Amino acid sequence: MTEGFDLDGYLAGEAGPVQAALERVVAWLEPQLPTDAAGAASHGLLSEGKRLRPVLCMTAYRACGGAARGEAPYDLAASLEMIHAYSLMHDDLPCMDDAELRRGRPASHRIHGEDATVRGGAAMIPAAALRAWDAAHALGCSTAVAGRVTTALLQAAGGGGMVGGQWVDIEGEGQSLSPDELDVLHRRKTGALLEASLLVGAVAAGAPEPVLSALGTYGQSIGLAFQIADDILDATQSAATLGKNPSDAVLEKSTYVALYGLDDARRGAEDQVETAIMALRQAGVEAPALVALARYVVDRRH
Ligand code: GRG
Repeated sequence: MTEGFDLDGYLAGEAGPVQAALERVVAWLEPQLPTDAAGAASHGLLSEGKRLRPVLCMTAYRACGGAARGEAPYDLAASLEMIHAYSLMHDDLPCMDDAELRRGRPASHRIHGEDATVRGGAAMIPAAALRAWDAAHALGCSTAVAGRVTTALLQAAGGGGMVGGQWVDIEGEGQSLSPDELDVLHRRKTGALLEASLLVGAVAAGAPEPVLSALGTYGQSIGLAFQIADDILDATQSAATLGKNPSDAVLEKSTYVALYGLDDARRGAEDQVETAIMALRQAGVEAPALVALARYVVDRRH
């Protein structure tokens, strides 16, 4: 299904419009904030990441028949990166993971200070909802559909999703979580926003419920695969290669590698990728880019 699909070319083609959408966010947000918070927000939004969430959103949008060109679909996709970027800024704070390095650069608070990072990051949460709401309308969605899009984003970001997962993660430091507990943690902390990336794009494109359900399964499965791959990378690669620190071992986090060992963890990630691809097939979603992205999640090098 992905034979001949040029994922590198696809990602390179998406990089420019995604970056341009993030630059529009910065130009819109900066005048609303004090200079130091604006600097932190800009750092978080524009520093070099893989942009997986906006790419998933755009890919789902197109796979579900979304045909709009121009800025609006990328503005919608950028709302996912806004939530993700704020979460990385706050995750690195001394009260959370106390990280020095993120995306190969000093973490936001190391350059802009803790206060500016907290404020700039917090401002990005309602800003993301506003941008999603406006972009959905610009795409021609009804108010009901725009509301559904925005709700999907905020639910994934909230206590039942990313924030809740982060909470469990922090509480779990220094403890051995069970396999089920670790799955629940990562389904919320990482999987919820990846799933929402697909749903936001698909709902905006008017996808029917069975397709939304399949994309939900796909998103949750690649979310777990992504996290298992993250744990494997963390255990096998240097901070310089990964562009981030500290390691899970330093933070005394439970990991899939510690629970299952490297080989079984790899097999578990592959199984999740197959589950994701199967969900697409069963719902008749023909999207070679989504198949390739599922494989990329476990094959990536950082
Ligand atoms: C108030 C408890 C509380 C939480 C606030 C900080 C926070 C919200 C949540 C943290 C969520 C978090 C850091 C999840 C990890 C997500 C993850 C897998 C990050 C790495 O994603 P990549 O590899 O990063 O896609 P790039 O840099 O490529 O964008």
